[in-house]
Amino acid sequence: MSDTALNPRTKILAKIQRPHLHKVILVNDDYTPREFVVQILKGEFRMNESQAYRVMLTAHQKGVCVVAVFAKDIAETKATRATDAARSLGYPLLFTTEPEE
Ligand code: NFA
Repeated sequence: MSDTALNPRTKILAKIQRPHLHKVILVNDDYTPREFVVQILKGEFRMNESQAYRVMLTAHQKGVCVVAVFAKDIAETKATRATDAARSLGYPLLFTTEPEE
C-alpha cells in the first residue's frame, strides 16, 4: 500500500518537494513592436537574443507561446512585471500564467 496514503509526515514531505508549476504565456497583439517584445523577454526571462526572437515569432504566428515554467508565485510575479513594463510604455503586451498539467 502507498506510504503517502497512510503516513501524514510522508504526505507533507511529498507536497514540499513538488511545487505547483505554472507556465508563463506570451500573448500576441497587433501593436507591440517585435523588438520591444524581444527586449522584455531578454530582461525579465533571462533569454538570449535568438531564444527571445524565436519565442516572440512563435507568439506572433500562432497567437501564444509558452515562455517558461516556474513555481506558481514566481510565474505570476514575472508575468505581472513583464506586462506592467509594457503597460508603462503604452503597449498592450500581455503575459498570462496557467497551471502545468
Ligand atoms: N504582433 C506584433 C507585431 O507585429 C509583435 C508581437 C509578437 C506582439 C508577440 C506580441 C507578442 N508588431
